[in-house]
Amino acid sequence: MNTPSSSIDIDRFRKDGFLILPDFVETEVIDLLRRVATVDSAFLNKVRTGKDHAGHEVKLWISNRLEENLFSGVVCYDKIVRSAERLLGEEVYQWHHKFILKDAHAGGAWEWHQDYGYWYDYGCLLPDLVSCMIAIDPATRENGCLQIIRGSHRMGRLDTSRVADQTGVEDAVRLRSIISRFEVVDCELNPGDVVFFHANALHKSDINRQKRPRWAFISVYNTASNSPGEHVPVHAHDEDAPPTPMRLSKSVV
Ligand SMILES: O=C(O)CCC(=O)C(=O)O
Repeated sequence: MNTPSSSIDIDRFRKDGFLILPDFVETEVIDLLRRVATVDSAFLNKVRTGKDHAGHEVKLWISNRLEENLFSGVVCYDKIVRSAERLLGEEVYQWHHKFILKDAHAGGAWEWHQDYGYWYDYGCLLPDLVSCMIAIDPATRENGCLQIIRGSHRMGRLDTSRVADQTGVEDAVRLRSIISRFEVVDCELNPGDVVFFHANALHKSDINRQKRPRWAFISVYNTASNSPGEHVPVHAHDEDAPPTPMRLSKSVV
């Protein structure tokens, strides 16, 4: 129950580009996250809706602000921060945090992409960022769980192009070759399980065809030395402000 951050398998993360940790976040926290995302009008007003390649709705809430609220509390959750620091080998700060709201029947797909494909343009010189996806609902192959290509973070940054409202891998031939030679892992999760994945890990998820939602909360961390600083262009992900390096942990690895 609740694996401590000290027991995470750093070698496996370095080899695979991701690490699944079952039962990492307490049920009470998961229930609260679900409740706030269901009833909080301030939250609901900030949910953005885009389209996937087939025109299905993709709903996303995103922020890079740390405030006095539950979401920021989860971002600063010591166990998660320490794990991110252990995986990246350095002090981290929050890059952003987001809800992926895959609704029942309609929740749209995410194309094959590396998150660094987005963040490169925001001025991060290295792909030294890690995402911690926390399952709010059970995530299965049938409801569009995250799929990651094992070892793909070692391929470097692949060229990208816009696919509907998303940034996907541009070269379809190369992508076919990757999929035929590398293992595609379905990250099937129970509520409270987490998957940490590297910024260059190639991942996607399919549409949710099931009758229950598949929601997840993702907290992203950048290493302190990789802050884009003054180079953050104005089109960075949150219109309000670029992420500000802010000490999250007293434990520098
Ligand atoms: O939650 C998902 O299905 C995909 C999310 C994703 O690809 C991302 O946040 O980069």
